[in-house]
Amino acid sequence: MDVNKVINEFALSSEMTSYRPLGNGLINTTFLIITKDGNKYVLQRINTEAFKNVDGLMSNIYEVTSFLLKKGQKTLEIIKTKDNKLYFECEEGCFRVYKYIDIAVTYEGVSDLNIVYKAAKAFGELHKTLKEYDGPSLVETIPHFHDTKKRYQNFLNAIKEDNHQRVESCLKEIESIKKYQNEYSKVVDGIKEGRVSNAVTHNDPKINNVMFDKETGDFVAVIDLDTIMPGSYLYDFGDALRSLFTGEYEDSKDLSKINIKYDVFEAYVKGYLEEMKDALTEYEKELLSFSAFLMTIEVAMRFLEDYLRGDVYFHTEYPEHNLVRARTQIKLANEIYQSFDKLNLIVKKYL
Ligand code: GN1
Ligand code: MG
Repeated sequence: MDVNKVINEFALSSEMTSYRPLGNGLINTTFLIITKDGNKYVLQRINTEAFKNVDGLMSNIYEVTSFLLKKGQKTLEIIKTKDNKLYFECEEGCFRVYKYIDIAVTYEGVSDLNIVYKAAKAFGELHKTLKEYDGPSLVETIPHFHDTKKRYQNFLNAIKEDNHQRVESCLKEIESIKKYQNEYSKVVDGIKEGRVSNAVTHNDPKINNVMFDKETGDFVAVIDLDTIMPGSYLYDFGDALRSLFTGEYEDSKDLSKINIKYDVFEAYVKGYLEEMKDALTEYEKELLSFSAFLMTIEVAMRFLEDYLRGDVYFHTEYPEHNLVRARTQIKLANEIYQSFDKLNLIVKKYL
């Protein structure tokens, strides 16, 4: 792709002198851009297979980040195109630019409990602030994104179709996911019944989407705002923990490393509930530990579905990559499921 041509469309402070690939996202393609006057920007090619409605996506991000900035919270800042648009579209795709946050780093895994606690407080604060969001209603950038029940149907369809003859190679993993089928509607039904709030949430808060200050370890901002849209607090709570539990890598081949880290869980629960305790419904409080299980098994079925469909959604580096990812998530989901009593006791302590 012609980075020079694309970047020239955006209202940067001066011309680009160099660029390089950035980050480990599984969906979009990202570059760091450096300009003549020393400023840095992030250029992203938006994955339009995953995000069909780029107008809706970009206006969600624009509305939410404008709201957060107004409230004094640090967040991503969009750099518009020279003709004042939120993104640039050409034959090569859809592109957007953000200011690069130079003081911050992201981690694939975090074990420093103080950082976990700070991240949890930051998510709690984000949820609390977004409770007051009063802008235009947000578009569902990926419809039914965390509708686990629907995800499960898609997964069953991929098994039935078996277009890549891969079912045979993952029968055990398929069974592990089918085993929990009665659990998959709990949160979506809760939303329908009004027992779980329908809120503005991030929906993809895995730990490498959180920026921390390089020096102090303080939370700086959550990035990857493509799925900021209506959702449940439980999705963010569960997904953040899922990513904190998996150890350093989501695609580790050493399953013995994939375990619940109780001290991480406790630090996260403490930080999050300090901010959000009073805003959660009784049913949401009951489902906090469950949500870590649900988000973990949900991404397991998404990885496995993508494996069955020939790796069309997540970036992969080798043919079994999605299967390897599914295995770590199944192992973790099983562990969480078997440990609800212990996890719920920890939750109770902070309610
Ligand atoms: C994707 O783009 P990235 O890597 O931050 C995915 C998440 C998954 C995650 C698993 C829009 O996130 O839902 O949990 O991979 N995002 C989208 O690593 O599908
Ligand atoms: Mg990301």
